[in-house]
Amino acid sequence: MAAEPGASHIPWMDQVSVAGSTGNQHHAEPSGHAAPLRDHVVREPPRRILVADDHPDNIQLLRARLEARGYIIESAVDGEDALERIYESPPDLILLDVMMPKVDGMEVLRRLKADRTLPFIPIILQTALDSSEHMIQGLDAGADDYIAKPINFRELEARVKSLLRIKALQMDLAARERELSEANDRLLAVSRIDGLTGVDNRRYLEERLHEMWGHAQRLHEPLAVVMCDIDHFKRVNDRYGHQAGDVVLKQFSQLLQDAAREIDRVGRYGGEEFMLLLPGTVLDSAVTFAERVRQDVEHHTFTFDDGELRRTMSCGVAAWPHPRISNQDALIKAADDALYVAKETGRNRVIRFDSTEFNEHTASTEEDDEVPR
Ligand code: GH3
Ligand code: MG
Ligand code: MG
Repeated sequence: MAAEPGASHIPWMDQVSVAGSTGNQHHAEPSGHAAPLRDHVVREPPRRILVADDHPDNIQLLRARLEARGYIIESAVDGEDALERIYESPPDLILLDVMMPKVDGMEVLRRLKADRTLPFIPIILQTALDSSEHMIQGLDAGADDYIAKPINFRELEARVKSLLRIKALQMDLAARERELSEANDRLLAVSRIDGLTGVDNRRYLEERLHEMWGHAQRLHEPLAVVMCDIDHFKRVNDRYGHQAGDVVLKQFSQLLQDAAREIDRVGRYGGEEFMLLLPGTVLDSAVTFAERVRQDVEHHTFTFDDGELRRTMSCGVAAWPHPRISNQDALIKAADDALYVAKETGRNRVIRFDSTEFNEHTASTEEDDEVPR
């Protein structure tokens, strides 16, 4: 392996620099550990423990012992006081006395463990030595551990340490879960978007159509599809280059998005072909809409690095309900057929599925197809 610039020739120096701030991670893991060495050097902030006990002497004693071990001790003299403090600033662990005035320890325990808005706070119940009933009830109510009074401090210390370790693991796990779920969300968004234009990709568009189709059927609401295709787009690439073509595609999809309503979906169906889904829209309105967008495109000047150009588009429009459209594939095909007719009959046009022109043109091409060769 080639030495990195500035790397030391003294073997242990590499590790020292890793543990410091140079971030040279390639030499960092001596035995395949995932975490860089410097993680071990970072000091944890002192842990905050809330001691809830109605006997000031008990608090005093616990404070002295635990502070000597580096913990920060906060105290509450009854259950109500404890709850207030916990909600103000959740501690890392709670040492909870069962017998307290106002709200007793058992009730505090129940409320805290039932509250899902709180982070995980380990709770150690302090019970009287002769009260195994309290201990059982406490564990049932969700206490993480218990300690009998009079307290054996070495035992308490061991239990505190172990629960804080569990809490740290738990927090770590929760953070990883959050990261994973955020990464998942990002991945999901990327999987739905067309990389070049930022509109829906074909797969997602078809999923949306599936959903809209079902909705339209259930509520008997109309649903329109507009298929748009840039006219002679290949010439843009041929004359100005592929990058200029990309810029035109981006600006074109922006024009479509600007024209669409919030509830509509705009997506790239393929190359320079885009599809719009217009829920709650009848055929007439969809044609009017498509005609407006056609004009927007016709009057738009596409600009790119080395110049500017004008382009037109052709559209095919179809909508449900219609006797010839019985499923979502038929709806797409109807819009696609209409787009084909728009191309065939001169481009820069909007053709409505099932219009006289559409039917005549379709019939004449069908006749052509039937001519024996
Ligand atoms: P028509 O009016 O019949 O639609 O003609 P056209 O030239 O627009 O259609 P044709 O299907 O012949 O050509 C489409 C072109 O679109 C060819 C293809 O290279 C180009 N294209 C497809 N995807 C992209 C893309 O992502 N970027 C660029 N720059 N060009 C693309
Ligand atoms: Mg085209
Ligand atoms: Mg095309």
